[in-house]
Amino acid sequence: MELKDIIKEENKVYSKPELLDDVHMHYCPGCSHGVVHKLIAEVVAEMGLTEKTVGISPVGCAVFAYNYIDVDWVEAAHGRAPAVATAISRLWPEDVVFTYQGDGDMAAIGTAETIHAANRGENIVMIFINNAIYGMTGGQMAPTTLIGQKTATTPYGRRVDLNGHPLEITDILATLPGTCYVTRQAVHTPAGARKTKAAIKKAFENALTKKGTSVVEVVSTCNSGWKLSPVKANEWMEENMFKHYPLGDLKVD
Ligand SMILES: Cc1ncc(C[n+]2csc(CCOP(=O)(O)OP(=O)(O)O)c2C)c(N)n1
Ligand SMILES: [Mg+2]
Repeated sequence: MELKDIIKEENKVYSKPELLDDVHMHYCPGCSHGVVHKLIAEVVAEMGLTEKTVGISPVGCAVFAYNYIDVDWVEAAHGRAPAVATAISRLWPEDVVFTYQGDGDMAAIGTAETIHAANRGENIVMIFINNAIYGMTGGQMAPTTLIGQKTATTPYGRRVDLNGHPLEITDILATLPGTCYVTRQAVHTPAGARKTKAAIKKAFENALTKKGTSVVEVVSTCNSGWKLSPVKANEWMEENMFKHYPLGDLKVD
């Protein structure tokens, strides 16, 4: 290494994780997806799992996750990521297999796959981006949309009598014997991002030691769908989402 490179390296305070591909992400400014991608890329590299990690990408805003994190990926049909992950982790039991899913993907169209994979205790990690809305398709109500929350399909706010209750899928997953670790985090602050990273790391360790299904929910913002600026979206999340989806561990075996 040349002296100028050594000096550059020593003065480095921050850099893009090596596993994040050098392409522009299509996410809106302020979206939580990019932050979570970065944390996954860091965890995989730090754990030396680059050649042993398989991601299952969803249908939703994160459909192009395979373009951003340089590990192996398989694209699943909408909601079917846990079923695809099941097959891959059984075929390659030494690999760490994770799904990356939104609330529409994981808790609406894929509810059956989600619950049964977790109930079987498949040795997989589920990373669940709960932004309380269908971000990709234009901001329709999701199962996790809050009561009173305005979306494209609940323009006057979600009503229990008309639209039912928000589905606490993570709480349900924590009750299943197949899950070994269920946690709810957020990446709205540096401390939150650090905690989320630690949670992803723990989940990956569980997969390596074959403890069962780990679930990391990340309560997230969708400033485009919520029609709020990135800053206001974070505030709205803290004031409203955290009341209904409190952060912390739901299950640690
Ligand atoms: C079988 C099928 N049904 C419906 C759709 C339309 N669709 C695409 S993404 C999406 C919802 C995505 O929402 P979510 O999983 O919460 O992800 P986000 O975009 O919010 O990150 C829907 C309903 C589809 N692509 N395929
Ligand atoms: Mg969503």
